[in-house]
Amino acid sequence: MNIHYFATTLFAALLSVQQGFSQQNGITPTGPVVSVQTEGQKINIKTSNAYAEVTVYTPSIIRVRMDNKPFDKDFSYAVVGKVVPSKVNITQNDKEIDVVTDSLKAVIQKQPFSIAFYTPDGKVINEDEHGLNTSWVGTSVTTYKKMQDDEHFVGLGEKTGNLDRKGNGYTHWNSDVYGYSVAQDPLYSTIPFYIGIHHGLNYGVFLDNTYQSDFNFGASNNRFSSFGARGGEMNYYFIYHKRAADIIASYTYLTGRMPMPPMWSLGYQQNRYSYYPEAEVMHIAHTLREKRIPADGITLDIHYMDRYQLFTWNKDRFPNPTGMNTELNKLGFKTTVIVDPGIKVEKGAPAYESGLRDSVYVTYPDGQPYTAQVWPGWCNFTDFTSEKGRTWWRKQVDFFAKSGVSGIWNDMNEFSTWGQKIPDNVMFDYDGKKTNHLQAHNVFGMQMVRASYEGAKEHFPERPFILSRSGYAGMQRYSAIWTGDNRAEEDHMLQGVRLLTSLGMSGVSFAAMDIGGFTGNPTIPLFTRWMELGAFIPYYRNHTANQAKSAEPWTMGEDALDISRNYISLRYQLLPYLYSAFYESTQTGMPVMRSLAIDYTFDPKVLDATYQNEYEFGHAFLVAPFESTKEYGKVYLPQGTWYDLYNGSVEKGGQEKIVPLTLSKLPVYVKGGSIIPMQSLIQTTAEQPTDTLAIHIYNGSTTNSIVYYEDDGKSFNYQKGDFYKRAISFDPQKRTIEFKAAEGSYKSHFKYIKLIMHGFEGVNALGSNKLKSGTYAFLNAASTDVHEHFYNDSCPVKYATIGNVSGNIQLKY
Ligand code: NBV
Repeated sequence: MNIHYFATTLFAALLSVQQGFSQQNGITPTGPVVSVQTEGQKINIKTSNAYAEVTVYTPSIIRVRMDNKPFDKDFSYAVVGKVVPSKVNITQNDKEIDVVTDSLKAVIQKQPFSIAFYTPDGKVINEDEHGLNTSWVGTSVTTYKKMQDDEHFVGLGEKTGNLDRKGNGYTHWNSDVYGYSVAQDPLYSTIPFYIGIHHGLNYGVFLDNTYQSDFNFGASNNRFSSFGARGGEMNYYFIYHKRAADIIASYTYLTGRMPMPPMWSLGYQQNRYSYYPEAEVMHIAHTLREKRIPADGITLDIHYMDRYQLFTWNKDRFPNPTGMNTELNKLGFKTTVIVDPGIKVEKGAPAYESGLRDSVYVTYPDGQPYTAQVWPGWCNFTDFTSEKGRTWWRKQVDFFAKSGVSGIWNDMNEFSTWGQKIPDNVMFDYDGKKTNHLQAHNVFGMQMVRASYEGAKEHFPERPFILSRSGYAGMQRYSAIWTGDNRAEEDHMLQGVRLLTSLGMSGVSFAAMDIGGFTGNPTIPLFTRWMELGAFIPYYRNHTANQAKSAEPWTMGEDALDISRNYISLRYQLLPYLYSAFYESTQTGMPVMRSLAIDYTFDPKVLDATYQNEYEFGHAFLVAPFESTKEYGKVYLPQGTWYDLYNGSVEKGGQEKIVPLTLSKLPVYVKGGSIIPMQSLIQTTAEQPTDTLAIHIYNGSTTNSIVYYEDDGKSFNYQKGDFYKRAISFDPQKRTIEFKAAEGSYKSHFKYIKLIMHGFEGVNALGSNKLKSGTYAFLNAASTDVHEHFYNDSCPVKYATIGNVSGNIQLKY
């Protein structure tokens, strides 16, 4: 120990004794630093009342861990990203410890312990609120951050309220909230990650703690924002980048990204609580085909089971499930079935008995299984936080594989029991760290879908689709999510949009809400508007409750049917674009459904409640949802050039506009510079589109580049390089459209690429120095094409057809 270190330590220790930094009114602050020890990128700190660990995780991520007792073994269900060896400079003096990376600087004050984060040029990004910092009240721990001038907050997963969370407080405790209100909190899942915005800066905070957690963004106070949990450690990751998209990329570096979804799961999904018997299911499937409503999925809710017992079929209703699923497959449908965590306690029932034999159920401390009531009656519950429980569940999933099922929908996994009060003393394995319900509750649902996903991966012949109601940070590695039992009301549709964009900002790209509303009956206009919106939602799921009227697209009259069909058809034509957007999610965590706060973070209009429901669908479309009752809507178009999707008219960005609304058209704009790959209309993804990929290019003033991605849509071969991908860019300054050489071993389905140029008046020819003559055609006359519904005759559409050239192509216009 050097003299300096010794002196600092002694001074701090004396100070703590003098100032009595122990409890005050039951509140224990961290107190001053008494010792500091550096271990590579990690600093171990002891304060008078606590232990702290500050780790440079990557140059842009700093992890702060604190406890008022020596740390338990480090463990996380959420974090899979490892510490990245980075250039770090750590120095200290009597007052502070400075940690400098290439991207940010953290300053840890010693008296008392507090931490602040700065940009490399010294601007405060985020700092502990002096006098409050971090403290414990009983087992609860909270960190208080100074509320910066004009600071705003977005994210936090599935949370109701405004896009801008300022002025509100939220709790994470996964709950079954049937027919929840638009202001209700908490809902079904826990994603304790948010983005703070002020002074042209933005940062992310991820609190990784599975106990009930609480966030305050200036609710009932004008001093701080805070985050904390009712037990466990203070354990947060501070992330700083200049762009919100990079913050999301770092957050999903930590918590993982989604795998490629099966292509069929991006098609339209017809659900209801419940379709049965088999004849009814087949009737729905045939009707979708007869009415030319493209669709890929039919979902079976709880009535397919024998008295709601898991891993059974009700043989009266479904005498031959494998046969039925084969028939459905032939018609181009995949079947998804619901599962709940509760296993009926019934002597002789095979699943129940085998779970008992393998001791997979959660128990009370005296070893008796915890028994509570749900659908089947008295149930036991698999401990998904134990490897043993998950292994058992994975085996059971084979039951579905054998029945020809393609998707598993995990419901009630908060987990929910009638009465909803699971005793605190129910015990969980927590992967060997044995704990009680309070710590395990919020992560249970995520571990259930982990087991479902892994089981399906093991047993299903193709890439599975997994859907969950509950979840925790990192759930995107296993499952999609939907926002549970919403209501058939206008404000629910709009609230739903915000739930989904917030989930997107919190790492979960594959998300859905019940189109049409779960409880109650939508008016025809509301249903119609919701169906339009569904075309621009990552998972397109129409679902309704058992007491509600039928809500298939044909039950709402001819107009609703036509409009629904138009939008579902557009969705199918957009699949190449959508699939590429999902690919982006798998690579960077960028959501498919993007709040404008991601791309236009510092534009104050974006956080304004008037415009908070607008979002981008992939990089190209701006969707402006409005209640179906409105005749006019106020739209804000951020900086740039925007095109009306329907008539191609050009709008200047940076303006607020009043637009007339008609029920047949959801306001959608295309960003200038966009590159949108589309295919011919198909009725199911089991059908092949034509061999021409239509790429729409919208003129704009800034360069843009996308990665077009294709694979077989169903296997995991893409993970071994069997994909086709190529960067496509548009440069208005150089007047070029460029296709980089294709990568991967997969052969594109498309033989021809057709360019459709929007807003390029006066351009009549495309030239190329890389193509042999005859492999492409020059632009020809204006015409309409694949989606007549969406482009009227006056839209200047121009073509160039490029053969399937896999090398670099540069086209000049
Ligand atoms: O399984 C029935 C429903 C399901 O349709 C719904 O989507 C879930 O959110 N489930 C809840 C059980 C309870 C419904 C009252």
